[in-house]
Amino acid sequence: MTLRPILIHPDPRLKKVCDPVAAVDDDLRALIDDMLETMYDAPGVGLAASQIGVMQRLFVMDCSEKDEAPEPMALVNPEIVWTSEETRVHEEGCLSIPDIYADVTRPDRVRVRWLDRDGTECEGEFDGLRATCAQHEIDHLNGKLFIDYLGSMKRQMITQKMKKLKRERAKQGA
Ligand code: K2U
Ligand code: ZN
Repeated sequence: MTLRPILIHPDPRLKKVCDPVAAVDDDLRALIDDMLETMYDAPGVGLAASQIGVMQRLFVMDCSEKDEAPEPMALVNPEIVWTSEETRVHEEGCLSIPDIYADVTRPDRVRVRWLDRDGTECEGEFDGLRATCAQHEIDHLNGKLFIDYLGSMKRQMITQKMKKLKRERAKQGA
C-alpha cells in the first residue's frame, strides 16, 4: 500500500467529471487500499479517487466512531437512487481544502447503489455522517466541491487562501 498525495484546490482535476470504472480487478483493489491508507493517514472519513488525481468513479469511506471497530467501505460507480425530502445542515471540511469548514445543507438520508471491492452489486440507505460523506464524495466524482454551495465572495476568499497555501508549500518543497 502507498500513501498518495492529495490534490489541493484550485486544481483543474478537482473540477472534472470522473469516468466510470471499467473493471473491478486486482489493480483497482490495490488503488482502493492506497486510498484507504491515504484517508486514514490524513485523517479523514472519506476520500474520492479524483482527490489523488485518479479520474475514476470510486470513493472510500469509514464513518465509524473512534471507540468502534473500523468499517472501511469502497464504493465503485456509486449512484444516488433516492434522496429524502428532509434536509440537514452539517459542518463540512475537505482534505483538498485544508482547515476550512462551513455549514452545508443536504438531504438527510440517501439510498446509494454501488459495486464493492469484489464487484458485487450493493444498495443501502445512509443517514447521519454517512449520508453527508457519501454526497460529499459523489460531488467530488462530479467535479463539485463543498465550497460550491457557499456564496461567491466566500468561495473566492477560500480559493485565494488555498493559492497562498500552495505557494508556501511549494517554497518548502512539500
Ligand atoms: O472528501 C473529503 O475531502 C473527505 C472529507 C469527507 C467529509 C466531509 C464533510 C463531512 C463528512 C465527510 C474528510 O473526511 S474531511 C474531515 C471532516 C469530517 C467531518 C466534518 C468535517 C471534516
Ligand atoms: Zn472533499
